[in-house]
Amino acid sequence: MTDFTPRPDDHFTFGLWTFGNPGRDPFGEAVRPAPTLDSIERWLGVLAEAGAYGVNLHDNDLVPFGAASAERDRIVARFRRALETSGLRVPMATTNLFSHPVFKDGAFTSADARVRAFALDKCMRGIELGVELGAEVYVFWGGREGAEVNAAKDPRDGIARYRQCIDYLCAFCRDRGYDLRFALEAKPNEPRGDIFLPTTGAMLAFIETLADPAMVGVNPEVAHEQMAGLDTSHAVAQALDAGKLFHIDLNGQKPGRFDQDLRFGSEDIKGAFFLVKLLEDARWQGMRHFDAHAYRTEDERGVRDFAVGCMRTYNILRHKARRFAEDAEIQQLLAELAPAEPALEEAMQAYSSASAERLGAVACALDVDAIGARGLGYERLDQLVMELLMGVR
Ligand code: GLT
Ligand code: MN
Ligand code: MN
Repeated sequence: MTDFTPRPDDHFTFGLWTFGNPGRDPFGEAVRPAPTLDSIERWLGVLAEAGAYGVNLHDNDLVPFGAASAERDRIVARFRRALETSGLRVPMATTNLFSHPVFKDGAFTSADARVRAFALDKCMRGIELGVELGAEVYVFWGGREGAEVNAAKDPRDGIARYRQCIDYLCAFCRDRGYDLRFALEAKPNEPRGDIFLPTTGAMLAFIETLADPAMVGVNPEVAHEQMAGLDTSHAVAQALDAGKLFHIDLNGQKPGRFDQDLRFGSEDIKGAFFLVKLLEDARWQGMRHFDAHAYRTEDERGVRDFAVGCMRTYNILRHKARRFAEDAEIQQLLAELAPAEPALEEAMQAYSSASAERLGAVACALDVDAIGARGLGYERLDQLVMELLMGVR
């Protein structure tokens, strides 16, 4: 029997806001107690014992908004002691730029310079906190960076202001000598009617317009790409191809819903499988972070079940990805899809008038009707994958 027990070298991480989620929704009050320093400390022990590698946080998940610096230092010192006791790390940190009413019309994209200045200052303090805790990645999720009323702002101004703020913070890190990489997280809508730069693909294009694009990558989230009706593994593949996958938010989502942040793999198991397969095939070195929370029906024990479930599902799917690679029938079908054509491959390597001539000579002799009539066996291939996932193969 294969062992799917999570271990620290699997690099699983959870946000303080994920296991600490009290289950509030737009129609109902919290169903679990709000996190306190005591409960955070207890949870670090629970997660370490369950095999997690680390925890990530927003500034205000740990230090309350507006706390005086002595209070901040006291909280951080206690948290650091709890990290040492549990052995957990903090690989990623981020800023809450969405809860306080000051951010109701955006933080970086607000038309009001006072709001942008406050947001920048808050980020610099958040970055200091992240660096102090050992974070190597800093995430930006611009949940309020959008609009309901298009008359209120030209979206080009929003994007230009966003760029100015990210450039500013990159320069801050360089000035301080921080070895930190930024990861931008896209979401199409919610809480705003529409959010600027709504997909990972949009973020990737935006990054190339920054002053220091090398420092900035993306943090795709399963639920967010699905909300936009997209295939998450395709967005992640594009980020990998660009060398820009700096972080990832794993969770589950039903199509056509609000952002559900469900336990990883609890919905769309095939989509989750191909995402895990992609990350593992690419030998991606980043953290497997779960940005999800337990159902509102759960108590503390259910939250632990949720966390263990995320990690076990990832390990099971990683095992299935290995089985996929070793499955002779699946591999045979895949091989048949790409018949060996070394002369054509060579001719297509790079254009030259000579290679185009060689390519043309073969191309005009091809039996395109026969190629077009050939069945590709995808029904069988997909069914084999389904049977692998359903555990009968
Ligand atoms: C918030 C959001 C997430 C982001 C987090 C980081 S906060 O929970 O829904 O998708 O990743 O800011
Ligand atoms: Mn997220
Ligand atoms: Mn989400």
